[in-house]
Amino acid sequence: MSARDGQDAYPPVKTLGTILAEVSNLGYNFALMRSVPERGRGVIARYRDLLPVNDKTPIVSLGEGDTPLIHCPRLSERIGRGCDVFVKNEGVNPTGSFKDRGMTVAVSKAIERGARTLICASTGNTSASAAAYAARAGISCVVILPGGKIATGKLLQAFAYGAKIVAIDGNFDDALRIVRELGERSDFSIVNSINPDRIAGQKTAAFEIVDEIGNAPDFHLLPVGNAGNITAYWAGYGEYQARQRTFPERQSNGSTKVPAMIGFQAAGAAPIFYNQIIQKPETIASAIRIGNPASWKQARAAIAESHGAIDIVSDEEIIAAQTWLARYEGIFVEPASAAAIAGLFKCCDSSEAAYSFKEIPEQSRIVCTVTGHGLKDPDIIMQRMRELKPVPATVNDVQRAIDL
Ligand code: AN7
Repeated sequence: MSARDGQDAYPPVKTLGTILAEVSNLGYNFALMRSVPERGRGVIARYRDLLPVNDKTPIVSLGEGDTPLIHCPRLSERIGRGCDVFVKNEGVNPTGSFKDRGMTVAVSKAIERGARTLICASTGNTSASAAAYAARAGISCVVILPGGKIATGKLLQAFAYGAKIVAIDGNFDDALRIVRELGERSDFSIVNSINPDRIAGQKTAAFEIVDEIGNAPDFHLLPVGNAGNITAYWAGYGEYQARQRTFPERQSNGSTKVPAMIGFQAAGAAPIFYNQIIQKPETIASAIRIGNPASWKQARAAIAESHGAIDIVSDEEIIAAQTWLARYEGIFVEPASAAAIAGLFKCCDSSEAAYSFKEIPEQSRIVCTVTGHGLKDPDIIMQRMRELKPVPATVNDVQRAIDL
């Protein structure tokens, strides 16, 4: 049998033209897009039974979730006591942030209800995610953004995915207020985390962590902005506890295990920490520049029920942690995400920490969620790149420049 005969055993390869023709004949055939129920194919495929979807829900997915839970030896060393620190790297989701987990569920449900236009307010990542999933579903997307305060990469994404972009003279809280009102219009479907389908999808990050370590961690650290994510993680851990997928370890009262939730806000945008609305929130971590979080009460409940804490980190600490994580663990995250790492350092080192790690049980397991990719917000690092000047193209000059 010749090689050619062997090739003939496979079905003919479809050209892009044939595929497009088929799709346009069918309209959007979501059955074609449905993923098989296994890892790496999207959070609905993997956790269908735990999500608010049914056989009639058209699944809009870009293969989100199943993100790496990275063991970090140098971060673990900072804590000592035989503790293990893991970083859940949500920056490797399809649009580079954790928002994709909730968006696949929110957009799938919106399509099921017949939505034609998505709308959201955003500090950047929600808009990038909403725009991508709207494009995938073949519907339109309107994003309302605080003018001049969106990280370059995120704004670029919204343009690339073809969203209708409106920048306002105001902050995220103003944008969300406007979106809540516009959401009353029957043709708009809100995909901010005030939409419960978003929270449902985001819970899958907690499921993945438990499925991977075989139990809930002892501590979970994450940045807090609009407080949807801390709400979702806590709901996810609670759900796994109720289903007895987490187990008692040290807790002597026989209850199954959930982690202490420790949230970090930027010092200039810390309404939950200060227990008051911040009219003019300011931080270099533009993703969490939020003064009146929508899920404030739920975040408070998560912190209280889990015996966790809410704390603040300064912009300097955020930038230092971003640099440290890239240089010493090889994980490049955006500033808002680095708040979780700055927070971990504060728990280790500072006498002012809301939660001190100095006395935590030996061999504790700590998970830090880093929420968005470093490439989304290149502006700060770009300044450092100005130092780079070309040298003559000779081995000697290059060797001198390497200076090692
Ligand atoms: C990288 O995109 O609110 O506490 O509009 O992009 O669930 O709000 C983004 C928030 C943390 C905070 N890290 O999460 C938006 C938006 C990153 C973020 C948060 C955001 P929440």
